[in-house]
Amino acid sequence: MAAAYDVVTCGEAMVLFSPDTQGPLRHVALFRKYAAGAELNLSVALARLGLRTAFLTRLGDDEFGHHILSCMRAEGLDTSLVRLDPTRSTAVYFKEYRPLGDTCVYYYRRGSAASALGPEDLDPSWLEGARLVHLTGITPALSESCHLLCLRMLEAAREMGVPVSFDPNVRLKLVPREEVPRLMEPFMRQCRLLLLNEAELDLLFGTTDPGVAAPRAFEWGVEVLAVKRGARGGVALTGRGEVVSREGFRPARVVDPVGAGDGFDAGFVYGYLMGWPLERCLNLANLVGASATAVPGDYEGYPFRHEIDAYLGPPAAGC
Ligand code: KDG
Repeated sequence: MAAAYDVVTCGEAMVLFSPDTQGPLRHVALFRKYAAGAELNLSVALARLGLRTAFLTRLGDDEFGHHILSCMRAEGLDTSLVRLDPTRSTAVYFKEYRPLGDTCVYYYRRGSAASALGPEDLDPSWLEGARLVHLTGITPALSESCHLLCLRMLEAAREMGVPVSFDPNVRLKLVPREEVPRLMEPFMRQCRLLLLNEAELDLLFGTTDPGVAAPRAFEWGVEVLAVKRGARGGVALTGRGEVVSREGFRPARVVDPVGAGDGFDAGFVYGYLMGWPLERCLNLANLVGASATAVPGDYEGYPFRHEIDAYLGPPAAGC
């Protein structure tokens, strides 16, 4: 029987330790524990908006793996594509709040359970009836077998006619800058939605101007290029010549921006799947992204479906 997920994704979920105080980690005494990871964050955001997302991953069969599983269940996520590996550990990452700069992250993920994911983990029948496959550039950067899994997912999506959204999510701690374009290209060439920030646009297209980058993306077959501009919001361009930009939402307080990009993706993807106009897709993307910045975890701040109309206004008839 078809699984009928709305969105299928794969990647690594990690335990996140977020410090209670600012400054170098050597001086931090207390941390709070969360679950995080780009594709997990997106899955949570989509679940809160009401979509059924399949998150394919492996966790260590250890206390941290069970913590992530219970967080997934608490968010109403389907956990049937999660495998527990008794021979490898669940990955961990730490945030560091720098008084004078951006939040810094430290990974402890090499050789983790998720890094052993491979093409054999994918059953293409999970894509039957799916409305979208979402991939990020983090997973192919984890290991060669993860890279092959993502390529297999891409191939299965093509064979089954499922559109793909892709966020390069460039992590220079995982992949050297000069290797980024080669790693990302197959995914950028096959996605329908390409979601990325200005730094990634520059790295992958050699320009921070979305209007200059877009024709190349459209030649590959990208339908919508959405560029995240942090607190300044985002801009979306389509091969039909539409260009729409929207200002960012301002949360009452900003703790840390990690998780905002995944929230933006989820908001945009949700609007796209609902057939909303670009403007409303961007408004929701900005809203979900901004809501991540008010909390120390990655995804706790994401809004629920019943909250969003208060900010966006009710959808126009037909949306
Ligand atoms: O986008 C948020 C992610 O960066 C964070 O959850 C950790 O998945 C992560 C990564 O690989 O950086």
